[in-house]
Amino acid sequence: MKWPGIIEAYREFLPVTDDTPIVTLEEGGTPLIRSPRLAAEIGADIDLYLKFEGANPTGSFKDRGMTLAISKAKEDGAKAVICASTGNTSASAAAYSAHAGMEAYVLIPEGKITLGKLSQAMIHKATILQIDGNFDEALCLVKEIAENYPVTLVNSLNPYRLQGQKTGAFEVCDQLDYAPDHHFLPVGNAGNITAYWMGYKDYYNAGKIDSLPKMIGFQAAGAAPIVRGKIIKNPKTIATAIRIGNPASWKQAEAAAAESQGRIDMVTDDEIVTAYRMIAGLEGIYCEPASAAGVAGLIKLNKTGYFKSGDKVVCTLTGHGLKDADFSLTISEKPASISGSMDELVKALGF
Ligand code: AN7
Repeated sequence: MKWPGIIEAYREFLPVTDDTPIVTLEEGGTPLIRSPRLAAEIGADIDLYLKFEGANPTGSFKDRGMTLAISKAKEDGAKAVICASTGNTSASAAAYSAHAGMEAYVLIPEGKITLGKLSQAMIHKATILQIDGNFDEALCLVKEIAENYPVTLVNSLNPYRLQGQKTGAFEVCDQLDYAPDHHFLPVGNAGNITAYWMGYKDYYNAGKIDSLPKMIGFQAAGAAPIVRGKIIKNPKTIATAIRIGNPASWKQAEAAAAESQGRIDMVTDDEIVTAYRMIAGLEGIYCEPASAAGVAGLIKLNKTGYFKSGDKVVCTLTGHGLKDADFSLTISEKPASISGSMDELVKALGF
């Protein structure tokens, strides 16, 4: 059967009616990849799976929320949407708006989003404004615009975004046939960890699963307001997607961690890069740096003896590595150049 996108796949759990015009790029249905080589390398006796959200149409998990947010905006008669973004939300908003025939306005922190993401918003014809400020400042501005002008906010403050994103949890349970023991995620604006927890609880209440995972979120150490318990005015990390100092879903994310007996913790940029390399080199999965924060956290917790033998563990890899190919090039060994003769080739291959 043709995959219909997350709204048709999970309609009974979502706030749509027969009158809702469904705007979909057939997002969702992403791979849940068993990753035994990574688990073995870090010495963890666990059953590890990576949920690769880079396989969504615009290359990140944002598409799950955007299909619903744009469909509902269209149902309400909106002609335009607006968001602030560290990159992926703007790429997704631009693509779904184009598909719906709506305008998209996006505010981004100048020089702090990757070229891959910027190029997506540009080619989908969003109106892009780069501000001399960070994501948190951009979010304040767009919130006020949406309150005063005829344009719908599609940041995760829009409740339909998290409703759509919770389908990531449904898919994990459907793919495994049970709920994992632990679910790891990177945390930026803190929407996705909130959404996954909603999804797991919905499935539990519907009798589809008989246990709930611990929700474990990881922030970058230079952008870790929840862990440090205070707003970070000037967040810093190479993981630009999660360079956020005042998360919109701060309280909800804390509640998800507390209710599930999980936690929110942080990892350094070095730990993120180590995890990023391992995911690509050991499992063949190319994610963007921010996406590796959850796995970096798993590695950190494993060293403390956190897991029980045989624990079922899922990490969401939130975005595709091609979004930030520049970063991977800067940390990879340059390819060797050879003349093209067979002799030189055989020698270079080490045969
Ligand atoms: C790859 O695009 O906030 O904790 O404006 O792009 O739900 O915010 C992106 C966030 C993790 C954090 N991984 O998720 C935006 C934006 C990637 C991301 C996060 C983001 P939340």
